[in-house]
Amino acid sequence: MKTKIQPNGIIPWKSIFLMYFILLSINIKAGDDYKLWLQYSPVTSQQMLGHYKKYIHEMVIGGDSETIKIAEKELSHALLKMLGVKVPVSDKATRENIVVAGTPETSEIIKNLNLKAKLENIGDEGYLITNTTYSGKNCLVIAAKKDIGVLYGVYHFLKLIQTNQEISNLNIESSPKIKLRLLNHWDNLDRTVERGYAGFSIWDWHRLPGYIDPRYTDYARANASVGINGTVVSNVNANALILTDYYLVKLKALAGVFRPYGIKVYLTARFSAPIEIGGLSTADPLNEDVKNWWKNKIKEIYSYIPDFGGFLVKANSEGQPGPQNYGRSHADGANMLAEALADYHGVVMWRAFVYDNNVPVDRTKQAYNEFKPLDGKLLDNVLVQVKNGPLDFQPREPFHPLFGAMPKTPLMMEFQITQEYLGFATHLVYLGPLYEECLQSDTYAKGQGSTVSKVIQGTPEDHHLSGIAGVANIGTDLNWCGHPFAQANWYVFGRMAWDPDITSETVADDWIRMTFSNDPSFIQPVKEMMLASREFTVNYMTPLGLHHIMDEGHHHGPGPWIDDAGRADWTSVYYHRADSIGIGFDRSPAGSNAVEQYFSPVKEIFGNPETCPDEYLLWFHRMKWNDITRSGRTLWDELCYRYHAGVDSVRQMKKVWNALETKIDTERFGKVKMLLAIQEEEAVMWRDACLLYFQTFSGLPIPAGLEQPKHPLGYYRNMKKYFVPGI
Ligand code: BDP
Repeated sequence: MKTKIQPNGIIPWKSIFLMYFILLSINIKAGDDYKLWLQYSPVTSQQMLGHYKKYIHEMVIGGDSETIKIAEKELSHALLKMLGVKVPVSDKATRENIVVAGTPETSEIIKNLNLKAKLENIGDEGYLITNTTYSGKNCLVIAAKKDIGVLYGVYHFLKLIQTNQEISNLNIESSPKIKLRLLNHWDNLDRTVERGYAGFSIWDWHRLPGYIDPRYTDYARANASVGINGTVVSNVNANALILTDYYLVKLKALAGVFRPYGIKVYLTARFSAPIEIGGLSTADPLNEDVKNWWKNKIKEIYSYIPDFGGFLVKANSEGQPGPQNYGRSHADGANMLAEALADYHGVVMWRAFVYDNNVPVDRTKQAYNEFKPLDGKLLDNVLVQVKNGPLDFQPREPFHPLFGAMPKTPLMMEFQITQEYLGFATHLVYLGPLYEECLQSDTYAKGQGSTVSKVIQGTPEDHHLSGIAGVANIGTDLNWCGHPFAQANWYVFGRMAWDPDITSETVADDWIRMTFSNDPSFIQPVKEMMLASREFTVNYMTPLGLHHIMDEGHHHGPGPWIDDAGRADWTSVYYHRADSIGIGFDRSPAGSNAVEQYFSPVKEIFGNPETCPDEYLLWFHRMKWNDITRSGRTLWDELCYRYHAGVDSVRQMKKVWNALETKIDTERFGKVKMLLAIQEEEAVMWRDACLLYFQTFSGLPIPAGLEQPKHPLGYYRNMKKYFVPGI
């Protein structure tokens, strides 16, 4: 926009005002990245600004609970920032166009508006946003049954303004489709974060409970804005000390900060805690002393935190103790804890990510084999928490066959938000498409349309519990998540936890607008880049269904050559099985027959290389180097082509991003630019290391016309990496 001085010499103040607004929104100050998607940037479209000002003259907010006070503060603060005016708050409607928020109990207006029937349809956390009239005045109503619904409704309403939508004809009804929407923090008590790439743990245990870091409030606020209602604050590789009174007083302080935001706290329970902190000689779940110890411990926890959510348990997996140490089953262990928690309405989230002490024929079959027989044997307040895929958060996995296979048990989804296997906090990878791909997969458990999303909602069986967890990517970094775009992964997890059927595209659109800009010339290219970014990463890391070929331990970079890692199923060679004939893990009926764990027709589709989607080809099949793939290329050429396409796409992302320099603030622009340069280097490293290594088996050349590796294989194999974060 040009600001012309008019011929009569008068400065066009309107334009100057507009320029000021645009500059305000573009020149985000250092540290504003901290505000995540709650930037509340000034509305730059004059038309929309006029529209909002027309409909928002006054706010009438019912109630005085902590939650309602937060809602009111959020509205006042956000509207001032976005509209540039202080909207008065009053007890009664005194002006023409009012925003009313509350419940029928707290708001006279809402009570009189007769929304009862409509409110009946929404759950305790849901809300309505609708335009109506009251005593001849235009009213924009945000109504809910409970205060927390009002707060969620307020965030939704503000999102409408943040994303520049009209607010004059609203008829929104929203309630979460999943009950427990949790972050799982893999945070240790010494503040290191397992698989954390954004600094240290935000829980300052040492200075709690006396010092309440303002970050706790900001964390709760960000979570509430997307509807996350619980947090497991401790690592699944648990330390029993978190269960001692030394830590419980600290946890109580955190719970106090989170409560008004609708967030409950949960803990991980180390199965051997009765021995480690209880002085018992056993942790056998059928032993009376052990049972009593947990009963008393749980009573103690509730004396500190009356609305404590419950326990998340990793047992008999990767060295963690569990009921199997005593010859008992996972059900024995889970039920023992569940019984003690039931009196307080607490839940047990028992993880299905299990490892046998003996290396199985096919590790991906193990969770199903161990848990399916337990269906129907678990108490009412037990959920089984299942990772999205049967192995371990790889860039691409088919959906976990347990989804749909345990109809009598509420199955909880576990996604990873932190990018352990997808480039840490260095690579720009939007995880929305990964989550969506899994949630929309059809299990066929009850015929066509039995999507994973439906299974975890518990709809087919009408389970009273349902849940979804995301392994957090949050740390002490100024911008919380390390990469500016990693914030989108926290955001999309929350949005999909609320509505697992929302598309990753809708969420990306909202996120870009709320975080960066409403300028279509910025939104379009950035959205395209985000939506494709996960596929780019699959291509340069693990194309065609390859999996678990990362470097050992820290998991940074490629390591397809890893053949000695303590146990066979921690190596790469166990998974890719490359030799002079071909590559891939045969999970068809002729191989490990892992496909049998899926329902028909999925098992047949996956089980036959002719019908198996390319995405899962080498996951389910062993192919010969010269086999012809769907593209018409040989398998070897296709592998080369995909690895190269992955790198080329990152180069393309760099170009797209560089062209957007003038559209956003210099700080975030510069940060993403530098990170994309590292991503390119690491993508090249993945491509060349993997192709050179696999070439030692195929003996075939990288097709002419494709960029040839600059270094020999030894260069990659001998690369030194010190102090990689996250371990
Ligand atoms: C693996 C991580 C490991 C976790 C484990 C789990 O590498 O750090 O402890 O998952 O989910 O992916 O328990």
